[in-house]
Amino acid sequence: MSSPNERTLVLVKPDGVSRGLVGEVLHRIETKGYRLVAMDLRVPGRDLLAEHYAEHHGKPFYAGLVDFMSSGPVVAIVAEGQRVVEGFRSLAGPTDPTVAPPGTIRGDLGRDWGHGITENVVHGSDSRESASREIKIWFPEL
Ligand code: DAT
Ligand code: MG
Repeated sequence: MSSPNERTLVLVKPDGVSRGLVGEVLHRIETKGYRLVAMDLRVPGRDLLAEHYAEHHGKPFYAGLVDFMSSGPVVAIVAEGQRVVEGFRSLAGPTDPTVAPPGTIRGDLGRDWGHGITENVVHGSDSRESASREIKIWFPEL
């Protein structure tokens, strides 16, 4: 079920922050009509990332993913609005930025930089259950 105060966790990943794309990502969230509830710039520790990416433990890309995500500051954002989980996933586009359609954040702003890891600018929770779990990890005070 959707609800007017549905929330999602968005991360502007280290590639997005270092390339100066925080404003662009916020602009897309705001112009879509979602409300910003919380925002924080920080370098995530490996323990926090292990919790955040628990579903990917043991996969071949896991170590590279955690190295990348802990390589610099990220901006963690909680956004709110009816069907925001699905809506932000649609704004973000598919995982691989090389083939993500133009018009999406990953399609417009991301590419393969040849670093052997998927740098795709943003994270967005994939379900209401994931959103609630991830928001507790990043913003336990909410
Ligand atoms: P998404 O971020 O689109 O929800 P995911 O949850 O499956 O994708 O994976 C989390 C991140 O891990 C993703 O943004 C980039 C990286 N990743 C996923 N699958 C990968 C793969 N096959 N090879 C390399 N990196 C991958
Ligand atoms: Mg995911």
